[in-house]
Amino acid sequence: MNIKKIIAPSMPAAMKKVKDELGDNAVILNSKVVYHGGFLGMFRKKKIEVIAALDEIAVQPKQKTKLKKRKLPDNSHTETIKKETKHVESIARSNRENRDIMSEMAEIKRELTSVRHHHLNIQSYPEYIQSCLLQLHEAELNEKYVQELGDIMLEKWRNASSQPTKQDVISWCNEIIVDQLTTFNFEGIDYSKKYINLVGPTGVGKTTTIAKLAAEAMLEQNKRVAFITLDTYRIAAIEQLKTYAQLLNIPIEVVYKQEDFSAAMDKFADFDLVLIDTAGRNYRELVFVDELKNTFNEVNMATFLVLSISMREKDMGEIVENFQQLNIDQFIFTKIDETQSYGAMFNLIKKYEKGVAYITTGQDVPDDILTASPEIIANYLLGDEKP
Ligand SMILES: Nc1nc2c(ncn2[C@@H]2O[C@H](COP(=O)(O)OP(=O)(O)O)[C@@H](O)[C@H]2O)c(=O)[nH]1
Ligand SMILES: [Mg+2]
Repeated sequence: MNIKKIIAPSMPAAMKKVKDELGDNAVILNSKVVYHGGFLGMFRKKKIEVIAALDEIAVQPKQKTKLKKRKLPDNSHTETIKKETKHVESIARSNRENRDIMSEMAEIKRELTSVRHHHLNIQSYPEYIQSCLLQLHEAELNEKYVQELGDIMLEKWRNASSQPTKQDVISWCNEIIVDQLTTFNFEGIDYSKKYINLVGPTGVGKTTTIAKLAAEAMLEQNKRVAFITLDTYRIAAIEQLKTYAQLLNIPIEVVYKQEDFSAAMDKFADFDLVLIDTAGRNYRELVFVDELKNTFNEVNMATFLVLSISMREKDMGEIVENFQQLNIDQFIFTKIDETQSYGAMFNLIKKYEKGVAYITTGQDVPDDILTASPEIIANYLLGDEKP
């Protein structure tokens, strides 16, 4: 730091001197009035003493600051542009990443679809046939059947007199499915058999379905209907059927042993329809039911195996195997409202060569039930139009 003491006769003169000696950037550190000269305290002259300094180091930063200041607008503009650019770049990058993720997801989806359908040998089929077959496969129709339907459709395609439309292909598919199912029994209760026995695992909807069937027979067909329950395992199960019996004003007999059954038969001698509810939880009960079937005029009893379509097909298959010994006449498929895997119905019908009596579509008694038909199953399989 360059410090100078300047003595001048007046303040303006002192300032001028400071400026001359130290330049424009000098700073005044101190100023005071001093007296110079004279003799024995007399004749002294009043002067101004100024301590001024020039801090070169300080000047440098000052200049720098100035420079900086001058540059600041440019700089901040640049900074802003840089920031904006970074922001835009990051948006672009995240957009790009999003696009990349989206296209990766699409790719994964394609791969999953092709993995899911990889067993299907349908790549050479016309597109409309392929999309119809993929839909059936999505509904979990067995690959063997998908392929079979595809081959029949291809044959039709080749023999078509004009270019088939997508709708043509869907109609063919519908017809072929119906055609393949009509060989099985899709009759519901026709009153040729008085005793209708519902079997199946707990919770599939046997009791609820019995209530629906009873309401239909009574209210729509004016039949005399009675209930027998063999589901004596839980009080609640008996109560459940008793509640429906009360609601519909239907008599009910609880059967614990074969004699009880004979008694119930006598009691319901004049009735048109006797619906039998079972627990289906133990083998002995099933054997008992089977014995009943043999003992009491087989022609007069039909046994329906109730299966919830919301179950895994493998599990349904095991249940069918377990109940096979009962001479199942037909299936009842329940809880179709809880699944999209309609293909299981077709698979089970074909595999076990049994038709379907009813399909239930919800918990509401008596409304949520349909008499099954090949057309209804084909409609479920082919999507859009649910019966
Ligand atoms: N979503 C749906 N639920 C059903 C259907 N049928 C029965 N359920 C329900 O399944 C449960 C078990 O029914 P239940 O008749 O007691 O079965 P069970 O043990 O075989 O006699 C009940 O909550 C019913 O309301 C159906 O078609 N769809
Ligand atoms: Mg029950």
